Amino acid sequence: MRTDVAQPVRLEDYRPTAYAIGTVDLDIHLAPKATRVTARIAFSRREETAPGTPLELAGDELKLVGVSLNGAPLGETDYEADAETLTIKTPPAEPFVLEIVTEIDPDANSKLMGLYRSSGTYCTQCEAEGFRRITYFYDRPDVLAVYTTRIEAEKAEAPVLLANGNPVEAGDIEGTGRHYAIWHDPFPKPSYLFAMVAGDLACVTDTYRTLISGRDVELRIYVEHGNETRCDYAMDALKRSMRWDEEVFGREYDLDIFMIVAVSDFNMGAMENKGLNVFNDKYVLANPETATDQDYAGIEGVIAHEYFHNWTGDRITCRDWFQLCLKEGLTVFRDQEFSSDMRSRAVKRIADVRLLQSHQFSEDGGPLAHPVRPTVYRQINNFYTATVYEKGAEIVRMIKTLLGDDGFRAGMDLYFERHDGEAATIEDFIKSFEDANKTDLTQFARWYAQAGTPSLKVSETWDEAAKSLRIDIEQSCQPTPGQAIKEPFTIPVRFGLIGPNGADMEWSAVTGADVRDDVIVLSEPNHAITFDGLSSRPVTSLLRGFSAPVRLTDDKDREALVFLARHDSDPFNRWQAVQSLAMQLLKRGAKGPGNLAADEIQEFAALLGEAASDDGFEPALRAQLLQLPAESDIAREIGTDVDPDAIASARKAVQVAVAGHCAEGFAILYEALADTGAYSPDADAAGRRALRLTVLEYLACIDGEASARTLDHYKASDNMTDRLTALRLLVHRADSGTQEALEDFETRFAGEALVMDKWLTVQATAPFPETLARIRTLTSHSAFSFTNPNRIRALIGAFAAGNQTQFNRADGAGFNFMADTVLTLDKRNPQVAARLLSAFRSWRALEPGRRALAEAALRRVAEAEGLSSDVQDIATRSLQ
Ligand code: B3K
Ligand code: ZN
Repeated sequence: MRTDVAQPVRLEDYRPTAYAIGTVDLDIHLAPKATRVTARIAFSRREETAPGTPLELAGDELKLVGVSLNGAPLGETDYEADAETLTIKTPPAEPFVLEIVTEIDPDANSKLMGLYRSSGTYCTQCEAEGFRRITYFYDRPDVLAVYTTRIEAEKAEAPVLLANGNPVEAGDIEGTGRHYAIWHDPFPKPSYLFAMVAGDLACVTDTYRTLISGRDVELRIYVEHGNETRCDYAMDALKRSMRWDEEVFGREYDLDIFMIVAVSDFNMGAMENKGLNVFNDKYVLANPETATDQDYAGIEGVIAHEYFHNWTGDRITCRDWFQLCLKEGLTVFRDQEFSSDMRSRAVKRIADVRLLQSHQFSEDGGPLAHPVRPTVYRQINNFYTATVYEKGAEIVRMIKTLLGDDGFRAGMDLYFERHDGEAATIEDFIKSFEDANKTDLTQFARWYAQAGTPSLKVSETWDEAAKSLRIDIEQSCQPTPGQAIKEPFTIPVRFGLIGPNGADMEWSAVTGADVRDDVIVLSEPNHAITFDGLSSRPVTSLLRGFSAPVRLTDDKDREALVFLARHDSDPFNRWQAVQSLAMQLLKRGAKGPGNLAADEIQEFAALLGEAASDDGFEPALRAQLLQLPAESDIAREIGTDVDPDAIASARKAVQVAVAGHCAEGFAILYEALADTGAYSPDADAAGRRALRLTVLEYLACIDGEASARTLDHYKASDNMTDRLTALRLLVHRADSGTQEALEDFETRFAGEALVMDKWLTVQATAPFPETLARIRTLTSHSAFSFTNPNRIRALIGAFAAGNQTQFNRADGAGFNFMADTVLTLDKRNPQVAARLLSAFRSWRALEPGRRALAEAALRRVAEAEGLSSDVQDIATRSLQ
């Protein structure tokens, strides 16, 4: 066994640093292989620190060139240094300035953490612990300082020099071919929000005038030359985000300038560095020929998310990394609300819940489960999870549901007022809502501490004589690693009672739980809730809008679900009813083809046919209603002894049956929705395309070989949404047009890296045994590169996450391929490797044969020599 595993970090061990930092002056002399960083850091001893207490700073793969204290060079006996730490043995009792000179090699930085080069552009990524790869520092979020950054570089190589804050000065260094720029950020910030960028970049500019004080803010988006015309949507989304945060949260932007830089090599989506957001170019660049409707929505959401961090993350940051959800969960909630206001609230909610269930519920149900605020970690990079982000957002949403719109806003206002300029905790956040609303959220706060998805078991009893309905609700929560027993949660259940005419019923008398307007607030393990004096037996609609991140099982029969699917005034629950019906069918189908009763399928197909052409619903919602649960969703609901091949067959059988039943109506709809106007990425137009493409998918499964409908669709496409869906349908059905379309796509978009990513993904997710060999071949294709995270995610990440039957192949070849890839990649980029490995998170739910093969692959990874702490951590926890 390995012995060099990372030591656990525990929340209970949190202590402030011995010294505080006032200012940081950085002087960065850029060179591709030897960049010299001079950091002048003003320290002062905290009152509670004994004079002479050593000063310990963190580094990572650093080369120290020299240290001086108050201008005098320190001798080797005054400090100890290696690549990971710098200790000043006896610092002065009075405030002092430490000057540290380090040398780093941006070109050799394949981890993409700290300062690195992406296509010739110098850029930084410091969250969570990347700043220590630039200089020795208190690289933790509770040490806030005011930064001034001077950057110097060859002018020809890097004409653009950027850092956080406002520009102060810039100029040429006579006779050297070099130039410099100085930036100053007046807002104290932790080191993880530091950023600098230098390169030969094009710039698109605009301005935004704030609503609150009428200040003009300069907006700049930097991209590689040639991409200037692809920034319009991102710029528009930025301006809308700035306005929305003023209107909805009363938050105004604070610097004179806001900059976004798009880079092509980036470990995640984007980064909220103060005043200088660095983005994966995937979330900036778009035009109709290259970006899908989904890409546009992604750009809008990520631009908003990073911008919103300016207040929830930057102005108020986290005390320690255990509090990550304080900024991430809250900011996801804010971006979800923004997108709901910009688009359709119902459709956005369904999309968000789909994501929550597919990523977070599966995480909660497996070995990587952890509380939204964990209490221990070995590698913080592995905690940027669906639980912290998506479940964290659900917790904020529940606070709003419980306190109402005004109570929520009052709590947020108090939070901003109290903690601006601070590094805060979840307790601070909760306390703001308690104090602003004079309420006690102690029990509610368990959502942060207890992992696992709570279950609600509901049963109903109707008393005809008394005209009363009794709803029994029992809550429980699955055991998770280290937490076998859970205390009951506070769970807001939004509900409605639907009368026989399909309209919501009025009710007056209720007992057995705290019921506020249309929300039942559960707090006990069991509630018996009785509604008296009803005119007739209602059909209950529970958990409207998915008011809590729980699993609800009730004793509703098919008839009641069909009734809800037809009549519920809550669009989310209509969708939920259709999903429940689909899931019942699919789960039974997965037990064997004989289990699919023809009359039941007919009934279900009829319901979908009705929904498809129901003009009372916007097309985007109809598209959502028509979409069957994904194979991975079905697997999650089955939960044990999962056979992915059986699931895929059952899903296909239901799809074909629905298509057969609805063929005529779908064909009419397909024609009727043909768009003749110019492409627009707006939500309405995207919704019509989504509906048309959803019916095309059904039609494609019954179109015979002679039909060229899908290939014709591909050929007629004038935008990427249509083109890519048609390509996927051809490739995933191995239709005769496959080769022609793949070659056409490749010819059209060769050299367009982000578009070729889609071409890679389509092939990697094809549900055929040949796919694995195809992927191996594609790793040598010029569109693929092992050094670029987007390419790796497009080909290999997509295979593991989106190809259930082939990743989980019965011969274990899918698992072994992933294990080999993770081990190779770990040497270059541990963060991306660890993320790929988390695709194994549901391995224990597989049937015994596959389970053993997955376990063997995981063990092979866990026991390999020289693993990064990132991969070691995921491998070990996956096996626990
Ligand atoms: N805060 C960054 C994520 C950083 C991930 C570091 N491993 C992006 C975001 O959530 O906005
Ligand atoms: Zn974020």
